[in-house]
Amino acid sequence: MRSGTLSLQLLQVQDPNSQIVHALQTAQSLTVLTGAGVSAASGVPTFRGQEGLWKSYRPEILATPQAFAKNPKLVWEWYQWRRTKIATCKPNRSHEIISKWSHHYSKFTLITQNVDGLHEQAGTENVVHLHGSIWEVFCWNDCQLSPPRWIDKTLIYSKMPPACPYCGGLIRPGVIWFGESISSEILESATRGLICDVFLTVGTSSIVYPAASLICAAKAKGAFTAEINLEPTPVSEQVDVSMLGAAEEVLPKLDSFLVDSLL
Ligand code: BJW
Repeated sequence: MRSGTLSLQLLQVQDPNSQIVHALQTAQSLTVLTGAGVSAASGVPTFRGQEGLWKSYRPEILATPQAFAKNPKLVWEWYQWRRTKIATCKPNRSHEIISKWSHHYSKFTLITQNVDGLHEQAGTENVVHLHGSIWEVFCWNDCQLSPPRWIDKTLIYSKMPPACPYCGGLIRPGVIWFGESISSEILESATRGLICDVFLTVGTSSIVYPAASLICAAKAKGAFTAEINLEPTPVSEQVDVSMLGAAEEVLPKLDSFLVDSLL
């Protein structure tokens, strides 16, 4: 990281007259795209990096339909561990500020890759779940007796892997694995969010598609684009403003500059 770029980025966060503050103050519509970094301060492990979930498990072993077909018990044990951990986590300042903004802007969209449900717990409006929910399940065999998907908050299943209560086959987590398509309804909702005055990504590595392509698509449609992350990402050079820092510190700082305009 060049020191000149770093000081400019820090200035953006500290300066009430910065481009990002002006853009947020004057925007009618805001879209926020979040990733695992937003929930890190709540204690939810991220996927990549030093403490990331993939550090000890390779994604192709656990987050693909092929992996589940091969070893559903191993995949369910990983999800059971994560569900038990997430169940103890509460929304942090980032979730709270995003929720506050969701009630302020006349058009607001939150596109989240997170499956933990913390944005809803914080009361955020208009949430688009790109990668599903860890609290939903559906029948692995697509049995005709069960609903398409349903909420199941069991933390410790009596039988592993857990069975479909409708057909006795297997259930699977209601998340999007690598190689799986995101439904057209969800993609359409996310695409509607590209038309906005400001598009902000927070706490995502910007390497998983199609999520990673959204900020540049929004910029091509005329949005002012900004990113908040602890470190540079593949989109840092392409956005209008890249702010380095922890989301739970940067978002409250930005919000403090918006207080008058958000009243
Ligand atoms: C902080 C912080 C703090 C920390 N404050 N910041 C185009 C090109 C190449 C490949 C593809 C392509 N299109 C599709 C693909 C294939 C694939 C893909 O993207 N592969 C890439 C890895 C190359 N995509 C798919 O398969 C997708 N499906 C699809 O496109 O269907 C059509 C299709 C299929 C096949 C071929 C072509 C097209 C589906 C992707 C599903 C991703 N699923 C997962 C698991 C979800 C279930 C679960 O949770 O168990 O989603 S993978 C995992 O990565 C999870 C996350 O949502 C996702 C993104 O991770 P995220 O949120 O960015 O987290 P991290 O950990 O990576 O990063 C955290 C960041 O926060 C870091 O940058 C930190 O610095 C930062 N941070 N603390 C601010 N306090």
